[in-house]
Amino acid sequence: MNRALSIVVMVLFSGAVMAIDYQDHDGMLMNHGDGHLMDMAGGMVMGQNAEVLPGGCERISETKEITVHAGHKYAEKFPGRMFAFDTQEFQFKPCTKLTVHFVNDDTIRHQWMMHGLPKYLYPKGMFHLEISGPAKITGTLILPADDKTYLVHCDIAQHMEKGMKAQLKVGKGDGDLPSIPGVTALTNADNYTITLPDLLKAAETEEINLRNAPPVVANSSVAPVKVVSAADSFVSGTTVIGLALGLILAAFASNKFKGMSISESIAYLFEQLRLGIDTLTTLVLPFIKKYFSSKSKTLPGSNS
Ligand SMILES: [Cu+2]
Repeated sequence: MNRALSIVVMVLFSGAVMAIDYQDHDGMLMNHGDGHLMDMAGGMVMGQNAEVLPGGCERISETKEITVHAGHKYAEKFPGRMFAFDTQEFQFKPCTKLTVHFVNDDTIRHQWMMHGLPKYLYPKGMFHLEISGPAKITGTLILPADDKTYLVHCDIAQHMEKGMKAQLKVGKGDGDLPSIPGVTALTNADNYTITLPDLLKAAETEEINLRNAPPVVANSSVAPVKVVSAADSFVSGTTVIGLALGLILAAFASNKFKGMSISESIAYLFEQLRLGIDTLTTLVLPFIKKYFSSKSKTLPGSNS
């Protein structure tokens, strides 16, 4: 009798040990405003938006709910990967109100982070769920009106590179992203066709070639470095004005302001203008850096 009782107790006990206890964050979140919700246990939702329609949406087209799991075990079917979501590709109609239940099956931290959303509506253009697992968290957003492919990933260091990457297509999307496990090819695929002896031989040949190469002599026949003056700089006042006018016309032409208030339209225009200037700045920044890098810098707080 005692023996039977102890068996029952052991079965119940091991059952409790086996069952993973998922912490449910949905009732614990505090609203910090601007779609940012957080709790004391490390759960976080950013870019929550269940009410405001993105520009170009006249109404919510569909209301959808999905559950996405994240964890090491979902990467097992993808050779060389360590982490993955249980789904690599999502597709929704434009203007869908989407609720994502994110379940982290691992005992570490994971995110379901979506990029490239309009910044007038989503801070930093992101919708983002994050929890230390095992746990669950839920967030809602309204997808924009245009056909576009959005990157969804976990931004914890190396988790995306190790496989936690997916794509979310709104409408037809606008192409496929690289290195999505099971969907698209790796950008930097490992090459296993070369054998070790071949590799050693190749390394040896390269070393001999380097040893036998003629010494590099500085000579004066090198073409002088072209100096970029302010006059041929990519960003001039005229460029910026032209860019602004072009963006306004393009936005009107594609009906971008439908459903937007005046302040939203202005915010949208500035957003587009900033993106344009950012792109141009990236082109000239290397030149600017080159000229200013020799100047000494004063650290904040030191007045010497
Ligand atoms: Cu992760």
